[in-house]
Amino acid sequence: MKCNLIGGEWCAGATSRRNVNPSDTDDVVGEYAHADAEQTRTAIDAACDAQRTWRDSGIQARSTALDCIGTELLARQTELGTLLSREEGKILAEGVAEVARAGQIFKFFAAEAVRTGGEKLPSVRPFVDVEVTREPVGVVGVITPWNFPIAIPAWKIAPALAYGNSVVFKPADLVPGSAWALADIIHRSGIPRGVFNLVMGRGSVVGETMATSPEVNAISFTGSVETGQRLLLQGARQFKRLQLEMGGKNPLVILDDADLDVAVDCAIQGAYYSTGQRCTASSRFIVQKGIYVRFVSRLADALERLRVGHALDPDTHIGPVVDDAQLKQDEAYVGIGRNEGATLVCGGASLDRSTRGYFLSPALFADASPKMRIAREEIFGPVACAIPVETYEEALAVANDSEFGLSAGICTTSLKYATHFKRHVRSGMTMVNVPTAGVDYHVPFGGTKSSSYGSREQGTYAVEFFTTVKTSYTKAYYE
Ligand code: UN1
Repeated sequence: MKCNLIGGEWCAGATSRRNVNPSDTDDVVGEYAHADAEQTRTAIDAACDAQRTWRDSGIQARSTALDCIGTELLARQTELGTLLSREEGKILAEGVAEVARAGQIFKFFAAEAVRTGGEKLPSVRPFVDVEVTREPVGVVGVITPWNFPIAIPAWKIAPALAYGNSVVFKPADLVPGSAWALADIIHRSGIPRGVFNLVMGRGSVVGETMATSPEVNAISFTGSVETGQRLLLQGARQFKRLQLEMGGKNPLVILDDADLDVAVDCAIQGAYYSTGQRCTASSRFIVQKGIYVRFVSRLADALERLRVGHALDPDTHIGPVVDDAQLKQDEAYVGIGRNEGATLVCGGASLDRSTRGYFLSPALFADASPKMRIAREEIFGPVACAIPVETYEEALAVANDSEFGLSAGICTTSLKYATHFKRHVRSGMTMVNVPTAGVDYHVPFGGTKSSSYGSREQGTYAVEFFTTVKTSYTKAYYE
């Protein structure tokens, strides 16, 4: 059994959980520890004790440890990418690329650790100097989803450690394998005991204990809106710092003047790759009338050609859905779309393959209206809908008519519309002729409205969440 890492020791859980391959449910990836509340508290205490040592260890030690973690991730990208695809179901190329991305993120923050600056300013009072410096927040809880089993943990843990915080990490229950591998690498990187703790287990036990513990100063979370709201309410009692990345219902606008090949490529990559299981996935194609019929038929043709199958088969384009519950949810939305009167152009059927897995053919609805549930609610699967519109102005209004605002794309060859869209679409990230999903690791990530709460993740902007600002006044001499 793979154990939790608490205070530098590998500890068996109170119980354990089996990790199953969604491409082949007969393939058991392993047995992983499940912590109870008491073990979670022990991990929080260990993180608290270790925090001072880590913050005083100096930026070189922190940078060296992060660099070493990044190097190992990059060196083992094929092996760990295979593990990732086996437990999550994204195809091997995506699994390997995700591990490489995690490695790059650690390298990026290894450099950021030695770059953290401050400010020195004159005071409005004579003989006084003012300094503005950054300090670690303290103990940071990291709670991550199943859809990016190593990249999302990396982009929360790397800045947390770089800026001198200690970490209690709770990965998603469905994908403990990548989390355990990352924990093992971090453990061997030379960081002091207790600075990084892995606590696998249920959200209702481990997450809840972290959310209600006054010793956890901050939580960085990616997951559902419902859980995000719960963490926010619980955290409010202790004025906990929170960074929440939640849902999306990302629009991809396609104007009459778009390059059709580019539009179809953006639609496929953005909506269906990674089985559509990304909070940045395009799920609403908002298409101008003049290109609508051509777009829908070209996209449907391309979708029919995509091969759905075992994630580790090199011929597969789309792997399985992550588990039975998610498959049922996707299928339910296909039914909802039909009942609402949208036209199912292709896909939406569960598929039999030589192994037992959760395979679903990529689904495209046409003639959807902005008020339909399939156009408003996050499905989190390979299901998207096309909404016809008359004008650019209508397209923008439909794009903005959502409770979410994470990523928004437009395919156009018009500088005027591209520029207007970038300025007026209400989202944290906007894409012109590139897919809504699949972002760079060195620039800020996050959204508006119900998609995100708190300061941005990633890039140099991560410093805002993982540090607290101190203003010091010094009167060194008096004349
Ligand atoms: C990406 O699109 O490259 O949970 C990243 C998610 C996002 C990450 C998306 N937080 O899907």
